[in-house]
Amino acid sequence: MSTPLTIALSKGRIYKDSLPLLKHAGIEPVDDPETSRKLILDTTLEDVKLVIIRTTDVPTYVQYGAADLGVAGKDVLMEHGGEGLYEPLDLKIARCRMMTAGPVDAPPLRGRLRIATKYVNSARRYFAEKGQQVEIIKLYGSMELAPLVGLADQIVDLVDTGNTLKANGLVPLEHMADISSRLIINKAAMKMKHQSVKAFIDRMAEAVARS
Ligand code: PRT
Ligand code: MG
Repeated sequence: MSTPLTIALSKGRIYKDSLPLLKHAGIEPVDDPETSRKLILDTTLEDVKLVIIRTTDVPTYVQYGAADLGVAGKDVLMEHGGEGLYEPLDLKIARCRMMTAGPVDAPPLRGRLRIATKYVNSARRYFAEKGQQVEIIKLYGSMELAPLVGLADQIVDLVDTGNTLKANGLVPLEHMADISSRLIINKAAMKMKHQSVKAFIDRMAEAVARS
């Protein structure tokens, strides 16, 4: 590859699960982001760099072309809205479900349902489609706490094993969406760097098919 490519990734499960796919595309980071403080990582391909950023910032970097490509959860993309992005490939990693959840013994509802979540757009859309009036309270984490302290009746969160809900006396209620991570591409990069980007997508698709 001779065209420089920058790929945006977040630390944690997305990074970990992306590594084998990237490796198949011939890309191995030279540093480990979990131990290094570097935010731009060199890779075994001279022209390919990885930038390590917060999950919710990945679509923004790619939208504005600060990174040509990125890996982001569908949950994050649904909140971002997808402007300026192509989403050509489901990487089938970091899978989980977006769900509503509430207390095991929820008292009968008085008035409008209050929903605490960091996924305000997804929640708003979901309840609007059901024709249900809700009040949405934006939180940045620990959503499970909200029903326990009377901040909300229910939450919208990601569920994998269900252990986090269970540990907090909550039960999953409604399945809103299946979530997995997607490869996203800056629209201009898709045009200007078409050959390199297309080759990269093809290699990643091959890796997904084999995994
Ligand atoms: O956690 P941190 O604040 O550092 O950052 P982050 O939450 O943005 O990143 P990370 O690595 O936790 O999540 C990155 C992406 O992984 C998300 O955007 C999802 O697309 C995907 N993913 C897959 C998950 C989960 N599974 C998941 N289980 N993200 C979060 N969780 C959390 C969930 O929010 C809940 O707190 O895990 C808990 C539930 O897990 P169970 O197994 O107890 O049900
Ligand atoms: Mg997390």
